[in-house]
Amino acid sequence: MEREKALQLVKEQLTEHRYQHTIGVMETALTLAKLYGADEKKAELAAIFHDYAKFRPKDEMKEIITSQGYPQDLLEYNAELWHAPTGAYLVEKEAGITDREILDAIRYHTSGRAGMTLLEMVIYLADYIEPGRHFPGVEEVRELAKENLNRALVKSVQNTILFLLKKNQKVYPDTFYTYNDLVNKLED
Ligand code: DGI
Ligand code: FE
Ligand code: FE
Repeated sequence: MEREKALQLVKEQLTEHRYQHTIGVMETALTLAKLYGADEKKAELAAIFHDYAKFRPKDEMKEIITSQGYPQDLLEYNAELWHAPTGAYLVEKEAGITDREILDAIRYHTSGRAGMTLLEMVIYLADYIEPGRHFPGVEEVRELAKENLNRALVKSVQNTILFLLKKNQKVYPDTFYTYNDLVNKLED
């Protein structure tokens, strides 16, 4: 699918603010894909569609998770996690994207998972560091992202876990598995 067509489909689903975030993720994902040798076309499409389900009603997301074979434990954690797997489902159903790697990059963009693909890492990190993000520590991750994909990801997952702990929020197990797996792969 062409970029313009994908952007048009996603624009209808998002607020203007979230659409601008999406453009930032797309540009950052393309930069990272070039730098680390990921498929640029897939990175572009995964980035454009990554937050496709962000504004779907909770009941609809719940129904998709229940009926489409996604892990049921998601429903016991923050609803912020739900738009990632339901996004993968809806992007296939409504936008006709069938590429498994693109769909998995959307599916795992919030929690990550153990054994992330290069494309999944690019999308996760681009979502974290796109120019519209302003949270504490993001600048450090932006610098790391220019040098070492793995170290940048470790830092971003650490920051996310700390952020959740400080807010007394539960951490979804895949987020810990992502962290442990990336630490295992760190080179000194
Ligand atoms: O959709 P975005 O805002 O662009 O970013 P995202 O898909 O990474 O979602 C971020 C939100 O998800 C943020 O509010 C923190 C939350 N989140 C991320 N990982 C976890 C989580 N919430 C819980 N409860 N557990 C997690 O592991
Ligand atoms: Fe998201
Ligand atoms: Fe996002």
